[in-house]
Amino acid sequence: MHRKIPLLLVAAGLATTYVVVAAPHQSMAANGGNGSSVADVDTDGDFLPDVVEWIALTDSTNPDTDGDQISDFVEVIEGGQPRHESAPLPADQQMRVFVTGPEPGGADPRTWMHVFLRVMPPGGSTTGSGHIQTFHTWLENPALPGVQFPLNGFATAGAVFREQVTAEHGVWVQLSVPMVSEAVLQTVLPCTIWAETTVAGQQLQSGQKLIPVPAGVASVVPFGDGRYVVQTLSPIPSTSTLSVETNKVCILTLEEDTTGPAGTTYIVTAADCESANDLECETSCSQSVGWTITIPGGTELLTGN
Ligand SMILES: [Ca+2]
Ligand SMILES: [Ca+2]
Ligand SMILES: [Ca+2]
Repeated sequence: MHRKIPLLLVAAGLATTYVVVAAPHQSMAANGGNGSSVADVDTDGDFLPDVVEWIALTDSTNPDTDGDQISDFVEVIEGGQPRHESAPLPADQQMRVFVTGPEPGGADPRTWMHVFLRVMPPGGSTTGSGHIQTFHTWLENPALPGVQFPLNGFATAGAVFREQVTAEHGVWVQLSVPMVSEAVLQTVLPCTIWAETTVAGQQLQSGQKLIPVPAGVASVVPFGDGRYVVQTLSPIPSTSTLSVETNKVCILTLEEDTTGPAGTTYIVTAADCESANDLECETSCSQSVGWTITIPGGTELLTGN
């Protein structure tokens, strides 16, 4: 099933410049994509690409990681608890943004911005994007408060668009845009990649914070009990088995230190390596103890898992 994505997006109000000029790759699949990029590979068919499940800490081979009958997509996009059984939240319009790096050993070297939307169309409509009235993405650097850098300066060609209609949880929409190299992103860290949309009259906003750590560009996600999962966007050589590259994942305890123009600075006081999505958490995480990490806006604005 093919759509004229640029026209669709413009008609839907998604007239973000980079989407229009990027001659998006068209991908429409109800269960998985065509696999030509990491944004298309969805092994378990839960509408979250494998590369996003990595950063969201869900299982890319199980559509319901915690077995509570609520799909990973729904729990992730709601900012719910996809790793822990929880009561369902009321179905509503939702949006969530992720930035992902290459997979270890993967053929796609690009960094991607992914925007996921759940649209609850009024009147039982079976299309979601037609209810999207405005759409805007930008990058913010805390050193320049209030300045919104348009993301078209960071985007490249090859966007992926997918849409899937569900019986109970509305229409699911994925827009993934390949971005410039991680090296360029590194020059604007720490930063937050934001998306804002109006869906059926409701305004939604979601952001992904990216921070510099000694191992590269990293995302940070709450992991309960005052701990946070820090993972690098790009694979780095494992310190225990140098032949294996992995996106480094550590579960850190952060102690607030100071607050400055770039955000709140935390000292890493402890680092664990336990099962976080069966990821590559390893003993080298202990090397993170003593790091200082600056997070724009502080940890209270992070979205959990
Ligand atoms: Ca998936
Ligand atoms: Ca999954
Ligand atoms: Ca679940």
